[in-house]
Amino acid sequence: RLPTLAVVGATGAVGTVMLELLSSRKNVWGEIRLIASARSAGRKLSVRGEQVEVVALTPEAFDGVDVAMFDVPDEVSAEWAPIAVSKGAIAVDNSGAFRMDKDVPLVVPEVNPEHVRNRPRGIIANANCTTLAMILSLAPLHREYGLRELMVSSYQAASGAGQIGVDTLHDQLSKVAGDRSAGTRTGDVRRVVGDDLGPFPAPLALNVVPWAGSLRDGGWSSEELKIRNESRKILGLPDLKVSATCVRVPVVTGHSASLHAIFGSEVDADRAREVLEAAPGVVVSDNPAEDEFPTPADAVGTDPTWVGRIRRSLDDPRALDFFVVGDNLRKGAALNTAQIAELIAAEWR
Ligand code: 11C
Repeated sequence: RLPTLAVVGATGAVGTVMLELLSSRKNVWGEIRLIASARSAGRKLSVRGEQVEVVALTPEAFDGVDVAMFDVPDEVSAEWAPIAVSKGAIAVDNSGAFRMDKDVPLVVPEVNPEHVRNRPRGIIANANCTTLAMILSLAPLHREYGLRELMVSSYQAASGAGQIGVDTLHDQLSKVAGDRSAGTRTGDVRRVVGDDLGPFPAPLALNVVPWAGSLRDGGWSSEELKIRNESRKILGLPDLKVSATCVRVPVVTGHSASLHAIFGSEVDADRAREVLEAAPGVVVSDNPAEDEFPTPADAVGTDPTWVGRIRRSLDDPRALDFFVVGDNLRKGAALNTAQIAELIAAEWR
């Protein structure tokens, strides 16, 4: 028997990509049940070439479900993942609700697939999209050189804030389009885009916004703390020094980050390139002489983490500077969740 899968949050930005992935990846599932809020119940969505009716999120929706993926806000996962587990399902959660729970593994299949089996709560967590944009590059470099410290600046796309983020960016872009004076004087962009900033604290069109997430102690954002905490947990480095600054940029999909990684031993840029070229899920695009480097416009819709601008620091022979880009809705969310769920599905064989 093939396991039954439930996709909770099937109609959201990540859920939509999940249905595409389930339709194109190797089919390891029996029934696929689509679950969403009562508002979306009754809609029909295409998965594996069939129209499937969305059912409302109720305890009964998990009857007979073996694996339940959650692509919903933290508070919905916090309430409903344990309900799915009580109904006999294994939950794979893409929210931040359980990531730092010591009884919940935080799994990236290319890095720590073995952790999937150690799940005392029946829940497995998927990492934040910004962490996922960089972790496939950091893990093999850590194995080669021993990671000690990480400085990160992210360049995060609007879709990280969900469909509302994408809609807000497009609305703002259409307002500034053709207005050649927008952005030339203080206050211009705010005046043109108006008061409705959607999920962002400042205009995103023609701008960059040094903020993502919510305010935490010391002026850090929740997103910056996630990068620190999740990298430590996934890499098994509880004392890793991490400083992150998260920035939102007017990109629809594709999170980027520039990294300054300090290692325990001397690094070599050519060797680092070789290590990254051999790493699963990583593509190196690093030839500035030919204008080759990763950009979100090229990485969007693709599975790998793209890495480029690989340089040894001029001032520290143990440090590498490089730039990464990953599709925040694919590897950053739906793809990693699907890969975790497929590891569980293999237990049925
Ligand atoms: C963003 N990374 O770009 C966030 C969205 O913890 O899964 C994902 C939040 C999370 O806004």
